Amino acid sequence: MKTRYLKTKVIMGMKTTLALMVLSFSAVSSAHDYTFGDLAIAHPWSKEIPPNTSVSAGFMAITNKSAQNEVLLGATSPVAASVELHTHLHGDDGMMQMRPVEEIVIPAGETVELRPHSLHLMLMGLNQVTPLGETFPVTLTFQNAGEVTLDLKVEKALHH
Ligand SMILES: [Cu+2]
Repeated sequence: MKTRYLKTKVIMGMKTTLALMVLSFSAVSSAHDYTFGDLAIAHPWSKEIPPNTSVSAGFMAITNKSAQNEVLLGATSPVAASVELHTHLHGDDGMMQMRPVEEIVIPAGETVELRPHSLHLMLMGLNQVTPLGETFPVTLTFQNAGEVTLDLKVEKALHH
């Protein structure tokens, strides 16, 4: 009788552990994805950079679930003097070059990816370099959704 009681307790303990693991996994993924009304922003991240670097780039996938086009108008961050919207284009010499863009349109029902060698946020005049695995805040200004603030996680570029 006593043995049986112990077994039950062990199994219950395992179930609790499993439940906690599931909970912590979902907490991790939701911490990295955001929903602001009709906007869903997935995996906001920034590349790991060496200390004393003055510029960095930010990436994420922005989904517009509304029936109207959304427009990203600009961004700010407390870690940077300014944040520009950039794209990569082929220059006259055939090399890829970064160019500022006025705005980034997220068409109704579509996802626009900010990713390396494509559209991205350019953080200029960094006042601090965020270490690998840590986050820093960025505020995005959208035409319809207004200002939204999210955390970009610093990751190794190799993962992308
Ligand atoms: Cu850039």
